Amino acid sequence: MKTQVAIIGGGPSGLLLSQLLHVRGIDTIVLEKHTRDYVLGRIRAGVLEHGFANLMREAQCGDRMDAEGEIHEGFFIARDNRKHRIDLSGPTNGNSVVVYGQTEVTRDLYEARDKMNGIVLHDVQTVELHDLTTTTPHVTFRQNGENLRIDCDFVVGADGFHGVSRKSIPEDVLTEYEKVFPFGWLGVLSHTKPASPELIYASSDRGFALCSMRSQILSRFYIQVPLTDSVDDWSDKAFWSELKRRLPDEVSETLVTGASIEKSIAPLRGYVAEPMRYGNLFLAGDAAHIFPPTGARGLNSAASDIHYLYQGLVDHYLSGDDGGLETYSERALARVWKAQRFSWMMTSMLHSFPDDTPYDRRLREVELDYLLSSANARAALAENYVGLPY
Ligand code: RFL
Ligand code: PHB
Repeated sequence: MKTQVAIIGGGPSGLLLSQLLHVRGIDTIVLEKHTRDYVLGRIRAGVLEHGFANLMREAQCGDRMDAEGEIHEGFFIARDNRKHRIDLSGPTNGNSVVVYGQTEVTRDLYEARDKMNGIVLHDVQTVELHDLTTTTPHVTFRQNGENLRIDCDFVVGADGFHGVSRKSIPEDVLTEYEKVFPFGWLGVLSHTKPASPELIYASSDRGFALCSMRSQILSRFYIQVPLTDSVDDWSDKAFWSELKRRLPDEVSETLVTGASIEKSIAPLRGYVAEPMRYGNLFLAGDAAHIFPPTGARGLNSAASDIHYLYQGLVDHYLSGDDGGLETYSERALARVWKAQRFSWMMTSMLHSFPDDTPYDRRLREVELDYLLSSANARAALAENYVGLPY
């Protein structure tokens, strides 16, 4: 097979890039290791930056997001039995976020790819990248027992943290930065009404909790748990009871609980690999970076990578200008690191750390006190949460 851009990974990053390039007449083939049902079965992010929403529209798949996604102009931080509203729109000239699940984003992208006869090959195995430092790279893989090969101009590694693309970059070229937090998030999805019209990030002596949502009848909740816990340690009853203890009374008294339809534990970590380009291989999304979810940056940073890469590829193919591709890694990483800082700050401020000294604990408390008492600090939080400019 032959294409202009071979995209490894059919998650949101790979599909969004494929769809955007197609609209501009640039040919792609997407290779995905799993089935479509498996990809759509993963419950992940739920908050989209304005910039992401605009990219979905540009990719001609924003209609359902615009009809069903909810615009949120603020969220709450709860502590000491009280809710404090963080206004997003006032300090950011009317900016906001869209609450619309990653599952739905991915579903919309798959449907758009189908409509345009985009090629997405599923169930591919043993993907290998070759000749990445030449102008004629190629990708080999197996599908349905057959050995196949794609010749292309560029390879995009959008195959997530455990993918093959980043591992194809020689060790002496790549620098990795990592921070592992000493806890995880236990997440529950339930067919229940959201706890509040806007998200609640709760800091309590018992640990962090988050009340989020996918729609007015589908809610997503998280609680901070030790890394040694497993899903089997948490019955639905135990989960709801612990969640309630971490929320203000006014929220827990009216919280509607129900059977969990998904329950999983995700460790919290920050990770960045530099550079995001090796020859004609470009990394994007989780293939290059992971965020602790507290700042809702993971999926949004994947989208900002795609924005820069899309512009670079369009300039290359339509104007013969390689400036965007040359500066891709630098520009993407500059924004990624700012998002890492924000996620680290939100995570540090809102969680309980098992090894804190009394001094550390007081500093965390005063960090939150300062935020809640300073309009300038809240404005800085809002500016980061809605997404820094591309
Ligand atoms: P994805 O979604 O991981 O998609 C990568 C795709 O590549 C495929 N793949 C391969 N395909 C071909 N060949 C190979 N060798 C391959 N190896 C892997 C995989 O099957 C997969 O389909 O990466 P992408 O597209 O960059 O998207 C990034 C987002 O998924 C991610 O940033 C967020 O979901 C992160 N994240 C969260 N972000 C938030 O903003 N809020 C959240 O609440 C939130 N929760 C989460 C998360 C990530 C999680 N992970 C990675 C385990 C919860 C979890 C559990
Ligand atoms: C979610 O709805 O899954 C979600 C929302 C906000 C976050 C993290 C996860 O910061």
